[in-house]
Amino acid sequence: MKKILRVILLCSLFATTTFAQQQQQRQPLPAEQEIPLKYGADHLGKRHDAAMQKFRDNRLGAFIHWGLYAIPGGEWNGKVYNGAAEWLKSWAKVPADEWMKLMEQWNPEKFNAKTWAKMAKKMGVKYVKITTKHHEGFCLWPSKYSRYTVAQTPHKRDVLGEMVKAYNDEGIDVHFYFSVMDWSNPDYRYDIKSKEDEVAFARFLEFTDNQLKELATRYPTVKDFWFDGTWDASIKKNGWWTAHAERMLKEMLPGVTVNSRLRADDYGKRHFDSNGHLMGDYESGYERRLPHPVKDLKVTRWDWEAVMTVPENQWGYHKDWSISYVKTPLEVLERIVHAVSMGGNMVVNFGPQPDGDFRAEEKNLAEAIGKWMQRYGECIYGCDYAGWEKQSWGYFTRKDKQVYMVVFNPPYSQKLVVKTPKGTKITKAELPDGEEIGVIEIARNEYNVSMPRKQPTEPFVIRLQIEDAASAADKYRDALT
Ligand code: H79
Repeated sequence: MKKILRVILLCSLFATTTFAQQQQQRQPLPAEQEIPLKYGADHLGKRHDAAMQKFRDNRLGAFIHWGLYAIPGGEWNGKVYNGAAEWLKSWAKVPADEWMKLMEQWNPEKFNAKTWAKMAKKMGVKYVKITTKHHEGFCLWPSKYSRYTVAQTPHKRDVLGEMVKAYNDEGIDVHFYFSVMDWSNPDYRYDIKSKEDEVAFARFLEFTDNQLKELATRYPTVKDFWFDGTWDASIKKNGWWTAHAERMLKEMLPGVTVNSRLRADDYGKRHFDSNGHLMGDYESGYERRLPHPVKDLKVTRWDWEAVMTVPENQWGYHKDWSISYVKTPLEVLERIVHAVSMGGNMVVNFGPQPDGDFRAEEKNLAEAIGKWMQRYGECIYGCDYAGWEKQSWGYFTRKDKQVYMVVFNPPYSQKLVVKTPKGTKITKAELPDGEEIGVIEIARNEYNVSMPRKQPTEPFVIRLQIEDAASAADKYRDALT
């Protein structure tokens, strides 16, 4: 009897380990082990429709964090807080009604949506994610469901509407950031612990639905909803609502994409459901970090989008950027390429000033990235994970029969080693402007690619033309050893 018990115990231990490991590696469970879910993933695997393809092909985006928090810029009652500026209300423990008095000062006189759109266009971004409402609850559009909107400020203008039009006129897609957590609404709950909480939170979800429907109706060209502020127990206990919100938006706006951060399943499991399937259309957990380019190749199985700040952790405007390291344009660029090389999108954040202008550092950054994208953007837009072995000089990206080498660290040998997958040959190497680059095969599936004639002074791109089929001439190498 004891022996049987021990066997059962061992078996169950083994089962738990494998389940935990599978969860950790984000491997879906074998079909026969899946548990039924009402609010799990709506679709399995990547979406392949035109709207999703456009989302993916865009690859480079800009984030705009703009709200009342731009006015104090990280400082409250003479004290500068080093935490994220858009969380200042929380750091300085400011009550909502006092915080909302900032609305009297909302008058961004220099705001010009067309100038913003031109700046984005010049930077080479294909989409912009805009904070329609951050945690503070202030709405950048004149929502009829809240007292805290742009319409109730001296400025009065629908800045969101102006942005949507201006970006769209430049051919730039608009995505909406929306924080479910709302510090301005007394019905919001962090957890549901009583009947009263339940009733209040039900009202809160109805209010949220109304705001989402309002956004989808007023701005029907919106291409994506990126939800944030969804980590609280109250939302995890209402996984049904996250599934409902996704479906509601998709019915109203065919093709619209939704991030995984919105979602919680029947058991409160977030991003990936209890069966290990990604919920929403793309993974949105990469915030201020990126997957490891060799160890984390699992991310290439689903769509994902990373978002990053330029200082260490400031999204909204903070008046003092000297409190943390500020990434250089080259460091930002490397993160963009890194993301695309692993089949992801990269969104670079901007926190406009309260006067509606951008700080000089952000203008310089946009210009530097734009200059590079102008010359080398073909290795970014429409590109994907190449599936080739990572080399220390940089990153590979791929579009059809073109594989791009994006070189950030050229070696002293001046030879760029490339290893191709079995059966894949390089037929030509060239710079984007057409200058031919020397390439010699040094062993099977191993090449030395030369450096450009003129020593580059910035990260550069070599375009490889490839052939996938192995030729008969290769057979001589198959001798058994
Ligand atoms: O909008 C930007 C940030 O303000 C927002 N997302 C980006 C795009 C964001 N900031 N933090 N988070 C999301 C994650 C929240 C972390 C938390 Fe906590 C940990 C919330 C509760 C526990 C830290 C500790 C903040 C409050 C307590």
